[in-house]
Amino acid sequence: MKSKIQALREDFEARLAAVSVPEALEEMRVFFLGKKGAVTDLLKSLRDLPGEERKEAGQEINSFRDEVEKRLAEAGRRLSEAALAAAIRTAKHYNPTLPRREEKGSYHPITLVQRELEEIFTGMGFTVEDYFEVVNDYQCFESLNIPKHHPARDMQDTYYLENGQLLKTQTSAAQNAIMKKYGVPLRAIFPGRCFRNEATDACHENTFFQMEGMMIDKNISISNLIYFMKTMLSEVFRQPINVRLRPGFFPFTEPGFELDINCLICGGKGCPSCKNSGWLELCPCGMIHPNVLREGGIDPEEYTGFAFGLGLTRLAMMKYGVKDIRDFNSGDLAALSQFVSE
Ligand code: FA5
Repeated sequence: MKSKIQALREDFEARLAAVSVPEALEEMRVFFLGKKGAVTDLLKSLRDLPGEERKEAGQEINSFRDEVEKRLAEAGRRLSEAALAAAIRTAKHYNPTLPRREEKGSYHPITLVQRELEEIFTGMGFTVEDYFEVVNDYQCFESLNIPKHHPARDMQDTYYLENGQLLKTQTSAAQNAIMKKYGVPLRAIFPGRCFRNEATDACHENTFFQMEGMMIDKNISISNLIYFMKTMLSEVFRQPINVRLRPGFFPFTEPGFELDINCLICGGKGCPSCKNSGWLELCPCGMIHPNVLREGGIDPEEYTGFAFGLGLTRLAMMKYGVKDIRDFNSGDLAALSQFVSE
């Protein structure tokens, strides 16, 4: 019996040394430990041995079986580690031996257009402000003359958090805080990311950027508003743009306007990017409602002001000829890295 066990040990060592794939290990397991395997055969033949010899041989076979199990498990681990290392070495996108690529990253087109606008507005005496993305009901609605249950809330399908806060639906949410922080006279822009539970299409996203602007001083009128809007558009597009100003309703303006531009994707003929109307809603605006000024600590008898809420993502669409707004959040580097700062 001893010589049989020894022969099996030697066979095991020879086979194990030759194994290079996990399938061969499984074959070995069946050969040695399977129901009809070599170790099982040895155990069965114990019954032919006399008492004392049977006990000793039994112990030796059991310890050989334990060793086979342990060694096969170890070899399995080694093989899968080697397979992983080989996969990493040969992976298409990962080769640590390649020289460093000289390719540089690029700014997202929305960042580019935002920076351009910041430059235009700071050149006209505006400061650039930052504000939270998670805000509360007062900031986003109540301070803007939109009390609870006001139907204007329906226009902005809002993501509420469990703690009662919400994801900013409009950059106007910062108006009140900025009025309180700086007082008058005031010229500020505040770009930011907005969130609405929208059914997305070529010109609607659930996550998009706006850039709010406010100017408050004595004797500010609609003429000032129109002047700043025109200056901004001519600087951004550097080409003649057809603009349309029509009445718009926002509880925080009086009067309020919708400023649309002729769609630059189709030249005004109508396409999916402009919902086939030839016009794109770009920059609603208006004179700040007296209630909003008062809520911000500013006397509406003495001061007036305008505000606008530019659709920054839509502006980037028009500026760069991007037909579908969803491309901006696609993460497609080939598409996004083609934009360069002028
Ligand atoms: C507002 O959000 C107002 N706060 C704007 C405002 C500010 C008016 C100050 C008056 C004074 P509106 O919901 O229309 O308004 O959005 C403003 C702009 O954001 C739109 O014209 C559009 O360009 C852009 N916008 C709105 N919803 C989306 C969306 N789902 N995807 C992409 N852009 C959007």
